[in-house]
Amino acid sequence: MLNIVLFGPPGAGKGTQSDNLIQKYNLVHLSTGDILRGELKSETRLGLEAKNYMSKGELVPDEVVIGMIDKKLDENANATGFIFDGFPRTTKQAEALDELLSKKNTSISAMLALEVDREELIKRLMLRGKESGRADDQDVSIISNRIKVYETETAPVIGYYESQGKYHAVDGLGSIEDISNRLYAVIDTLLDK
Ligand code: B4P
Repeated sequence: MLNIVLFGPPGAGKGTQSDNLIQKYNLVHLSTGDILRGELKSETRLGLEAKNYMSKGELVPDEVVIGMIDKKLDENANATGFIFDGFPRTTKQAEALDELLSKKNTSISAMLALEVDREELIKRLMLRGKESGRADDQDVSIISNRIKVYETETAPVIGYYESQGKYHAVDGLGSIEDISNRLYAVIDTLLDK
């Protein structure tokens, strides 16, 4: 199985690049952000709970997102691989993901981390806020908090995968196509091994 963690700060292009990767490698896309927004739209209990965190740019509690991923893995038992987009976002989530996958006799193949500077992140997110109406993309102070939360709570996840020899940094600046090609190059090298 090919199981990729697509990593990066908010606005790095995780969702955008996932769309290309799932097609090229026939993978199932699991985006915790998309799942949470779906719950919010349907006004489920989980969605209403998550709203309190997402609207401030804070992380939703680990137990909630780990449970969501557990359920999605079960629902996709025949998948040939997964892209984990926006998950794990804490070391606790990374440990939980390893446990869930090992129960299914599989593991993470690689973490691909998109690197984009802060100025570009804010520019991209504000633009998306205008175009999509997404509430957490419309306010600079919420965006800044998401970047701060990324730096303090999420960036340490890099060390978790680095110690397993699975971390690959990828330049996230440039055209969407160029960035996809950089990601394909890393994955194809892994597949050739
Ligand atoms: P996410 O949905 O994961 O949101 P995100 O970090 O903003 O990334 P996204 O994938 O949507 O954006 P992308 O970089 O593709 O999370 C939202 C919230 O949900 C979090 O703040 C948190 O509250 C909660 N949450 C989610 N997962 C969680 C977890 N595991 N634990 C706890 N809480 C969790 O793209 C951004 C924009 O850039 C797009 O408009 C795109 O068109 C543009 N773009 C992409 N590539 C570009 C390029 N090369 N050039 C120019 N623009 C580009």
